[in-house]
Amino acid sequence: MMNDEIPNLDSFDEASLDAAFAALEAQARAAAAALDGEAAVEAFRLHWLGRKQGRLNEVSSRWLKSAPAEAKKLLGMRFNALKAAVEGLLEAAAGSGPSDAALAAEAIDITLPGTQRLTGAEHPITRTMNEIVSVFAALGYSVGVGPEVETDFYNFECMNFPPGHPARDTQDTLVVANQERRPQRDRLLLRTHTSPVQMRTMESHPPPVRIVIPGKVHRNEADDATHSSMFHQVEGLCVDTNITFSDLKGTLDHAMKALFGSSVKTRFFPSFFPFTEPSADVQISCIFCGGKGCRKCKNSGWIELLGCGMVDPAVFAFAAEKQSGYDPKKISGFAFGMGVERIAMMKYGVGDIGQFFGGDMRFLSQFA
Ligand code: 2NL
Repeated sequence: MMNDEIPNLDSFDEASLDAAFAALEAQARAAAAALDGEAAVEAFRLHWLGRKQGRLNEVSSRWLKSAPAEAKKLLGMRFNALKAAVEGLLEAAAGSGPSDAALAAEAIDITLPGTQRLTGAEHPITRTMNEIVSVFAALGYSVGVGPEVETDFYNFECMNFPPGHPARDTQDTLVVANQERRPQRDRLLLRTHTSPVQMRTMESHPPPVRIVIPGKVHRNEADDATHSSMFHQVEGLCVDTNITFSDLKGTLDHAMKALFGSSVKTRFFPSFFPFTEPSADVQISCIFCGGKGCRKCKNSGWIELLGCGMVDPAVFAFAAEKQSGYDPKKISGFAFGMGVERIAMMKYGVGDIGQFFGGDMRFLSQFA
């Protein structure tokens, strides 16, 4: 049926036209009678009625155009009759559509209730982490993230924990296996804090910097009600000329008021971290009893929440190897770090850190 060209027509009298159109119609009928299946019907439609290469289009462009003026009307009538006949054949071949059985099989009962979708919600740890980050973003801090698998150099050495130093024992570490043939500084481990991202930030950006780094960290310790070997931190870093400990106190006092309510007070206790000097632990007035003393604050009226300090010059010296602007004689800065789980447990009254990671919907749906 394909590619049989429309012949040229040399005489345009009525008898010749009748014969020519009758021949075409006979061809169409024969083709239509042999049609089997949807694809064949579509091929038939294209072959005869196709807008560009269809036979009827061909008839129109060959015969109608070459016809003498007086024959055009008669030819047009025959053409329309043939077109109607082909369309009729097509309709008959397409049939009455899919069978009743086929329609019934794919029918849907629109009176049935739909599938109930649970309302999604931020995980309480994500929510708390975002809340902390927003408080610092509002102060003009940018937000950074970085790799969870780090090198010994970025996690420890540049943070002023030299190889073999006992301070490393305070962050018992999960290490990647089979790294022994590498130099110590290149060995891979799961970061124990997000500080490596801050060092990477200093190496790529000259001062001033104000940045917070939220993220997942790992330590090799036994799980209990308040400890998990996987947890989250938000660390912050502020470096500029003449940054002082009072900038640190003002910033963290504001942040704690923004997170726990404007009536909380803060106090700073001397502490130790390898990467800050001096270092401090920050306590807030007990949010459960307002400072009077209760079971939650062990009757002290205060709760310890985070660590901070002035960045140790030894840490700046590592940054200055790549960015000379971090010369500790020219700039100073403070840094702080807080555990997201600890803050979320306090805000939401959660007693067991494992609840955050157990995936129990009865627990999680309370945050939806
Ligand atoms: C804590 C204490 C802290 C830092 C983290 C830091 C980062 C750089 C330089 C100096 Cl790049 N310090 N981070 C400083 C003090 C404390 O975290 O108890 N976190 C849960």
